[in-house]
Amino acid sequence: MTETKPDLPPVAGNGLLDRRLFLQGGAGAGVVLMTARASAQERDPWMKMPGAALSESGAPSLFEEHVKRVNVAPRIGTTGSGSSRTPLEYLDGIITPSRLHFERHHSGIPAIDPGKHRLVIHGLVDRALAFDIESLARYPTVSRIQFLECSGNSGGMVAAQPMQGSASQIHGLVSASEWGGVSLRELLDEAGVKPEAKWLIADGADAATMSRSVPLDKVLDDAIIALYQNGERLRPSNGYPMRLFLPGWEGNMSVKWLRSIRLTEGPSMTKDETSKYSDLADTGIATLFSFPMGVKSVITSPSPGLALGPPGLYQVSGIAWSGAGKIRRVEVSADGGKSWADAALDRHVLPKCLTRFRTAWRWDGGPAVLKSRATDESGAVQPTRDVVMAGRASNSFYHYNGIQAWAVSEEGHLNNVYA
Ligand SMILES: Nc1nc2c(c(=O)[nH]1)N[C@H]1C(S)=C(S)[C@@H](COP(=O)(O)O)O[C@H]1N2
Ligand SMILES: [Mo]
Repeated sequence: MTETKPDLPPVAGNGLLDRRLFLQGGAGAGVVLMTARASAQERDPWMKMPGAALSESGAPSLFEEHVKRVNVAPRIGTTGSGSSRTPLEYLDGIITPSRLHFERHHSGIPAIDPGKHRLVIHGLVDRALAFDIESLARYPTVSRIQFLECSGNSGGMVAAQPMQGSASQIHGLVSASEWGGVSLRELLDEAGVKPEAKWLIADGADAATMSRSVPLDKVLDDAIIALYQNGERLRPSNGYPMRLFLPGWEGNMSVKWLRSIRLTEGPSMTKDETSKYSDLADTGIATLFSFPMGVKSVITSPSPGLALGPPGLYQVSGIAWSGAGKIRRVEVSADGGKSWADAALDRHVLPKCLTRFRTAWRWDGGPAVLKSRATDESGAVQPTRDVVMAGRASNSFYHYNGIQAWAVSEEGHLNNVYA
């Protein structure tokens, strides 16, 4: 990278520069033209004949084929069970393209014919109701631009030795979309919720019959039955034709292929909320129901697999999010956390959504440890790994939100380290 702003003073150790470099725009990385005029540029082959034909559906450039979900190889059990991850390190901005949204299925993707699918609302209601996709589509669509994160995301970070892999392999069970759908509150009003109903249980139409209990307060606050993802109907992998979407809460509760909502007095203690998604302490006692996802961030560029070039000026960029609301602040360190500097937050800081941060770093070619630390609007600060691990059982891996450290070697390679 070229060095055009040598007068910008470092604001923290090991070369972190003022974030205003990016607020004002321009990193000065353009190649200085040797020829006097740009018009002297030669015409490339693709300018000498007409390009490709129109098509009914777009696809990424052939030169972007490496940008794909990772970990798609089937695990033990049925081929559709497991998870694939969003390639975080190749994306920018805050929206995950639908084709790259992470997937987590407990028994594969059901092939649902929307004409035959019904959502039933029953239990402690005045009148049970059934909805098909047509009847739901008649309600006004509400939009939620929000993240979805599996509570097993980053679970590899509890291992005694740091696992080596890309940002997506370690943290790629998080994505963000514009989810469009119907306010569940509105449907419940129609059904008439009985006063003794305080929870509901949501069931999916997959072979695993994913079932989760949800407190009614959350549902009345901001739950939707999502029909749309980034403007188009949901992808089959993300719940087609309809899913529950619970902003900011652990992904498991956003039941896909939703077929039943039953109002209940209390939680139903299903297999999916007792055998899994609970946090085991080293006392042997498990905490059930850790619903909102904690404040978290990760630097996606540079990160393992995206090596640095020669020493010089770099953009450090990543994502931050919190189930409690908006991200208020992200700090970045290049010296392993000895000193920190504020990163710039991109314009779109939305509640319970990914927030993009970036800052400028002048790498001197020596070893460095990059870290990011997010703070949300509730004042919660992303904890260190030590704090997250304190009191955990050794096999307890859900809800990990510790600060990620990437070590930079003198060759410009990055590695996951506990530092
Ligand atoms: N019916 C059903 N709903 C489900 C699941 C499932 O296997 N079946 N997986 C859950 C889990 S663990 C997560 S993290 C999210 C993942 O949503 P996504 O595949 O759209 O990313 O869906 C949840 N909803
Ligand atoms: Mo999950």
